[in-house]
Amino acid sequence: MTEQTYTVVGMTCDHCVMSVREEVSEVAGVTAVDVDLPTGRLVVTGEDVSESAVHAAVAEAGYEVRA
Ligand SMILES: [Cu+2]
Repeated sequence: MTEQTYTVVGMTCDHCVMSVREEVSEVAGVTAVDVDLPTGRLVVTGEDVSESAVHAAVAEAGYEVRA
């Protein structure tokens, strides 16, 4: 089990957080998703989670991962 940390840009409310949480939860191997709204911090826990899949999931939710 590993933990990856990302910074998501553009989230403004709890609905944004929920969208990101939902999309990222669907990425293969993900077991837990934690999103902190004020800082945009996204912590993804799981097994062999693809970073590019997480980026794509965040984009699917309508936001962007800061490179
Ligand atoms: Cu929002």
